Amino acid sequence: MAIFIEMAIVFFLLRCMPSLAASYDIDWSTGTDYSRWAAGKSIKVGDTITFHYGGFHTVNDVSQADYQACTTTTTLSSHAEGNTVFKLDKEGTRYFICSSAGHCQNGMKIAITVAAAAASGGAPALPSIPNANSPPETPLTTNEASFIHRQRKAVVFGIALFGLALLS
Ligand code: CU1
Repeated sequence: MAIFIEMAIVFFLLRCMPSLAASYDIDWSTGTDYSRWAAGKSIKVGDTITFHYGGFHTVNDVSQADYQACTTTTTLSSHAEGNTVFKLDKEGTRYFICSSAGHCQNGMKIAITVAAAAASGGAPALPSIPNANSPPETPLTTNEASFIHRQRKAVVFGIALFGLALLS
């Protein structure tokens, strides 16, 4: 019996761990076909990509139209420092090109599709404790909700650790 409880606790703890973000490196140069770079990769919100380059190359974070036309009319940000890290913080497709003359046309362009982050398998909701003095419920701000969620997670984690200590 104890082994099943122990396994359940270990499983629960694993479920509580946040999913790890991945980082991807891109050697940014002419003569590489980046059009299929993202194929087969499951890039998610929270992942990072790092462009490694030198010479006259740049990394311009651009719109889809600029990506397709190899123009920089709506550059969101432009970088030339040689190692540029982008944190992919939202779903959708990001477009990057090199702004040096002719480089984008020679393949220095990449579209990266970012999927939603994997469900983090958070702790199940604990029953709320009624409080006679509490005012009528108002919607929580995201910060408050997140704080309460973390608090509940910490309590559940503590109980799980205590249980594990008792069993071992
Ligand atoms: Cu370039």
